Amino acid sequence: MALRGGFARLLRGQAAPARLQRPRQAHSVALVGAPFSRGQKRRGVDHGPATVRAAGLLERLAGLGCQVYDFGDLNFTQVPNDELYNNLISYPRSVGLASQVLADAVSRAVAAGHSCVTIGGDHSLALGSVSGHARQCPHLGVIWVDAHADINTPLTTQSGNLHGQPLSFLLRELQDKVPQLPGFSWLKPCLSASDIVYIGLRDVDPAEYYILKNYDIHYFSMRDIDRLGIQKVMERTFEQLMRRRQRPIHLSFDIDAFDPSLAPATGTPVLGGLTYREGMYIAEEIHNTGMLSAVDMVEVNPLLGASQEEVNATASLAVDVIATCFGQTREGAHTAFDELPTPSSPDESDSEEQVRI
Ligand SMILES: [Mn+2]
Repeated sequence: MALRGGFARLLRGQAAPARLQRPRQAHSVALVGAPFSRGQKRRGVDHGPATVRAAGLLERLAGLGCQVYDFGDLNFTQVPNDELYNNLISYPRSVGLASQVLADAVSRAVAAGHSCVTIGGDHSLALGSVSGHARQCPHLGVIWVDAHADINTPLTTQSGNLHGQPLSFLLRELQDKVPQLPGFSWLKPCLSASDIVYIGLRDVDPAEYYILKNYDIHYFSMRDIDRLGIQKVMERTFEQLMRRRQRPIHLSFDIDAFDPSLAPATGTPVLGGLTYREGMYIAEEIHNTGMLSAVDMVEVNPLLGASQEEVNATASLAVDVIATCFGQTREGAHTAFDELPTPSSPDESDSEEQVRI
């Protein structure tokens, strides 16, 4: 299904006179569902794409004037006998294969000129989305919004879950510390430490902290947000990523970056997260750069909400972030309105009345 600008035109009502229509660049957005859950052990995160779609994602994007190309949900084949790697790492072949499939899809979408939105699924899928994006945009910068750093290596992880490790595979500097996993031979590291900025961290493992410090990776923890304010944090984020040149941005957004009171339906909630306003500000500022090229929205898990209300709140928060990335503003959607209607003169309405009689 492909929704185009028609919905937006519908909302706008009758077309304004041609001279008043301002030329504007409509976002062309590809939507890829990645119902993948093998990067962790809880059930339900594979229902994330359906849940976020049901919260009205397509309609919201179309209403903003985006051209939406829905690639549907990817099919991930089960890998039989996907045994633990090193007696610890769960489902390496499944994660490797699914990420490979996703990388191809994201690469195709970006090559076709779309901004690509990937709906997860767990965060291990960033292995695929970032790799596929980097195939087309080798100089991309990554903004990783998350409570967790997701940069354990297979040798430092405590849980064995690959959704806590994707960045270790993607970072060039870490490759002598990362073993070759079965199913991962296709994967080539595509990021340098200076290409990443984290926002929202508040649950970082000791080995992860070591990596952040020793490889000089930029991060803004919740404490930094308290200290600086979100406006300074975003300013410094772009200073780090765009200082030398403009570059495509990959936003990898884990819904658990938000406070659990706002986003309860997720696998690893941590107290003290982003407020709604901080989350929207992050997305608004990223939109304002004009450089957003791909978005991941991950870890929405409808089976972990205590009620339907909790699930709905979490999913609509995900939709708000994505819509804001593509132009929704808290100041009103200026794009949907070109001209105020003018009352017709009394003469005209009189004559119309007469015609009807
Ligand atoms: Mn994450």
